[in-house]
Amino acid sequence: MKTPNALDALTAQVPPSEKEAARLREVDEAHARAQELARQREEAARAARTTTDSGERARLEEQARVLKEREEEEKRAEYRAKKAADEEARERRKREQAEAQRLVEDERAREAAVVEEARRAEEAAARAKVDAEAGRTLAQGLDKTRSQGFMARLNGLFGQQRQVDESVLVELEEILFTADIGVRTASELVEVAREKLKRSELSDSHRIKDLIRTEVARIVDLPVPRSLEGGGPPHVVMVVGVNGAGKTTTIGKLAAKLTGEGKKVILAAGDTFRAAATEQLDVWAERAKAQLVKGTEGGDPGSVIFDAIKKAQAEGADVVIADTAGRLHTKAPLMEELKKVKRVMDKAMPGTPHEVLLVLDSTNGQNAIQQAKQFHEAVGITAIALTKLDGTAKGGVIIGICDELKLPVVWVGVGEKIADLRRFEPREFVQALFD
Ligand SMILES: Nc1nc2c(ncn2[C@@H]2O[C@H](COP(=O)(O)OP(=O)(O)OP(=O)(O)O)[C@@H](O)[C@H]2O)c(=O)[nH]1
Ligand SMILES: [Mg+2]
Repeated sequence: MKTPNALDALTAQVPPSEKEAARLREVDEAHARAQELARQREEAARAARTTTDSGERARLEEQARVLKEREEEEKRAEYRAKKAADEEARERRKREQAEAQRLVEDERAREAAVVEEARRAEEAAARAKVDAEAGRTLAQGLDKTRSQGFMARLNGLFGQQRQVDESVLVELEEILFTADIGVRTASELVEVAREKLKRSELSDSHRIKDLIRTEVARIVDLPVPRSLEGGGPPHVVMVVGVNGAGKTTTIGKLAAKLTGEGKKVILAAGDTFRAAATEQLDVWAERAKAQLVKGTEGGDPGSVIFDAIKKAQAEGADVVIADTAGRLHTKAPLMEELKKVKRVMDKAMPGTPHEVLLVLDSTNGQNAIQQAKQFHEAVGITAIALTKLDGTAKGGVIIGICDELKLPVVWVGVGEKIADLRRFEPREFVQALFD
């Protein structure tokens, strides 16, 4: 089917109205009558000229005069009808223009609808893609820990149908001390087992598994604080950690979660130290549909974050997430700088940051616990994101962090994709580890 387009519209034809047609007929008829009268008049005049009878001539001349009057009358009628027809035609042209305008507008509306439809389809496809790439589960992230890490060895031990005696405990001790769960936590677990053995509560190795499971569940079951909400608006999050821990990646993932919930998010490129750090965050901001506030390379990180908070306040953003440069927890001047950045944030908006999120790389194992201690001392950590769980067998480090620091692990990174970030759920963790 041919759809009218703008070109058709330019020549939109409105048929003449009945009135206009009647007027045009009147014009033609009056014109014909006038011509007929003219013909009769000329005949009478000619006859008058050729007759020799003066009486007859006078009669013919009088006839020609009367015909002339009637002819004039018809011409006036023709003129009036023509004017009326012109008036009708003008009206028709106006209607034609209006019709053309309407067609153009219809066409525009149709085009807009097509564009809108395409946009919706694209959005739906993007959503479907995100759903399909819903990210790994926590259990998938713990795959290596289960199959290669301390859990594999513990399961080996639990699997043996053997009487529990000191030799089993020695083996348990050895496994737990190399389990990245921290020396203190390992000792505690072994002590609990030894106590039970003394009281003859450990008949076989299955009972040890139950015991360890119960203890681990108790250790990781810390109250999980609210994250990314509750302060502000804007709710302000400062993200810290050692080099390459996964800060920027985690910020991107968090931003995507928030914008997916319809929140307005501003990212602050507070890593002014490393070349290309801002571009990296910019890429994440784009992916996550968040805004980015950036400064100059080598500039003051505090001022970038200050600007981001001010912008968020002015524009009514929901959340600000500030990236910072990676730094070794052992470098005092760098930790001082972090404290200063934090003070600047409080100046921009008193009470901020509402959250100080420490990003820890789980492949660092026990060293992550050391990092957490020092960062906590410097800037007061409120939550931990543990990254790269998918790439390591050292998932046990979560247990050590919870036990030694009593700092809540809130997020776990289980891959490099935007959706590969899980909220840490203690029960899910225990289940994934032991079942
Ligand atoms: N497999 C895996 N890789 C991750 C995860 N999180 C981050 N990464 C990778 O770790 C690397 C470092 O991540 P970044 O986000 O740049 O780390 P950063 O802490 O911002 O690093 P600096 O800014 O240099 O201090 C990147 O290659 C990420 O893709 C995760 O959960 N799983
Ligand atoms: Mg970074």
